[in-house]
Amino acid sequence: MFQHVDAYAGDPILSLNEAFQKDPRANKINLSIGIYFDDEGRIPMLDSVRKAELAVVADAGARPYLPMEGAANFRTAVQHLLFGAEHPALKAGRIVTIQAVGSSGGLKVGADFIKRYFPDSAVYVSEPTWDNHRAVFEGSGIEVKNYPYYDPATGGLRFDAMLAALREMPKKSVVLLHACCHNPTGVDLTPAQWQQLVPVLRERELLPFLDLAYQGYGDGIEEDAYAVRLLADEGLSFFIANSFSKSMSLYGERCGALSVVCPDAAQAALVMGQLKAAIRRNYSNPPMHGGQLVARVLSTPELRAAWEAEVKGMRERIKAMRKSLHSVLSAKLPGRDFGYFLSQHGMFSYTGLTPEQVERLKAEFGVYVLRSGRMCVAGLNTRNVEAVAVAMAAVLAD
Ligand code: PLP
Ligand code: TYF
Repeated sequence: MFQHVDAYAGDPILSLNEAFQKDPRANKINLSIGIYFDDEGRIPMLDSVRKAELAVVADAGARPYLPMEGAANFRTAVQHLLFGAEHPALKAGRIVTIQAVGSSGGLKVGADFIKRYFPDSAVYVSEPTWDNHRAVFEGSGIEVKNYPYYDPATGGLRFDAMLAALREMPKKSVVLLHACCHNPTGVDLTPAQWQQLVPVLRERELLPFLDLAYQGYGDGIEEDAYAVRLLADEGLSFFIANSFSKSMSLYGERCGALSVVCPDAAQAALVMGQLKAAIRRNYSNPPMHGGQLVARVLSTPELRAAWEAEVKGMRERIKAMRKSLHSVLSAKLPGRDFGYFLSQHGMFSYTGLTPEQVERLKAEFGVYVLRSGRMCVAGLNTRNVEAVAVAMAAVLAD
């Protein structure tokens, strides 16, 4: 019956993570999957989230289905977080938000909507991007193309080439943009570069699709929403999928959202209707628990303040690890410029390691980074950073 079914190669990131778990070496170091680990190497349970959970459980009652679009308190909290509670586009009813099954679910619902209402549009993703971007959009039957982004020569951004590519895109093309903390490179646009993007997006009638999976890991919770607010301030129409997996350390609860900023309230109502239709066809309605934790944290002032402080702690720990890695590597290989570790943002850095060097890191030193050279900086801690720097220096020196 099922002989014709293709074997699934698996997701390369998740497969590497499994290979790490099976590695018997005691000194192994996991810098592969995009998960934040604390200095003890554990996935944190944030105190703000734990307190919210206790309160949510204490108040828990019947568990009816949520509406297709999710819980109203969650959706409002997300809108206020992303745009600011007083944003005129919110007041004008131009923004619709659905609770999604992780931001992956938000991308999927958005992709289904795009396929139906912009059937001739391709989606352009950065070269490189998170592999699952391509998979999700292609899974909805959409053609996926690349725009230039990362510059291996500098460890920075090919901004002029990116802008030039945007100018050549057919009208109504969808442009997927990482709002902060680019996965996999750590290379972000500056506020000035985001501003330069706006007239091109407008003139070409492009449809931006922002992905905000690491809010708070770059420069701050508000700062990392810069692109979202800029596009909204400029009156553009766009999509934004956002996640609480990393910012609240709630990976397995699948908490995310999809918002669409529309030209007016009437169009927003039409879009909301079709987002609901897409949800109904996919999974009918989202789960309740995780979204209620998020809503509780965001809308309870003390929990909100505690969460912001915890996110700051995670962000600053990553920055400290970047500095440590940079200083040890620079001392060991003085001829080389490791400045990219300091200029790149968020959980990830592209190290520029070749696949052969990545293989040596794993085989000889038990240090796991992705084949592309992507390192999850959030896997570094005060006990392993020196060993990682020594291992990297060894494979880079030969
Ligand atoms: N977008 C990017 C860029 C990511 O790195 C991730 C990682 O998990 C996601 C989206 C999906 O996040 P989630 O579905 O856990 O919200
Ligand atoms: O890029 C990463 O490592 C994270 C985690 O199918 C992840 O985004 C990786 C693969 C995947 C889901 C999540």
